[in-house]
Amino acid sequence: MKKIAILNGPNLDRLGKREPEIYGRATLADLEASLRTEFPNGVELEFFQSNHEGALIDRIASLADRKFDGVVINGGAFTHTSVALRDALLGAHLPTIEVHISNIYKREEFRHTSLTAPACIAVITGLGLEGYFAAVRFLLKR
Ligand code: CA2
Repeated sequence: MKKIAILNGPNLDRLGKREPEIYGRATLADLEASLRTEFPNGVELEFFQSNHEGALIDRIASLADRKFDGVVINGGAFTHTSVALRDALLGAHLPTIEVHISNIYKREEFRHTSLTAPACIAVITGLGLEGYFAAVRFLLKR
């Protein structure tokens, strides 16, 4: 059984509750339910969201210790700021896909830089929640 983690960073617990024009109307709980429905067999999905950088870093280390097969991460705004999150991903040596719901390149310039992307296999940005599904599918196939 493969084990894949879906990590969400700061403010993504507000998904579906604010700014629906950017992030849509589905909540994080809706996303989790849809992913579990889409991938019912052969994979254990673990979901984790935190507004705290250290909690995300601790979780990444734990995923490495527990020998996860892949990680899907939407680091939220930490994507653009966190050397520590990048170091955690690099240190974990886990196949990781970075996902952004919005197209970060169509937004403010400070969102155009991802410090975490170089620690990932690929980045999916602007596909809405579909990006998470594509990322899990890819990690299961490789
Ligand atoms: O497009 C994405 O997925 C982002 O990672 C979302 C982050 C943003 O800082 C990144 O630049 C791009 C923001 C997450 C905030 O999510 C909210 C969702 C609903 C309501 C309010 C915030």
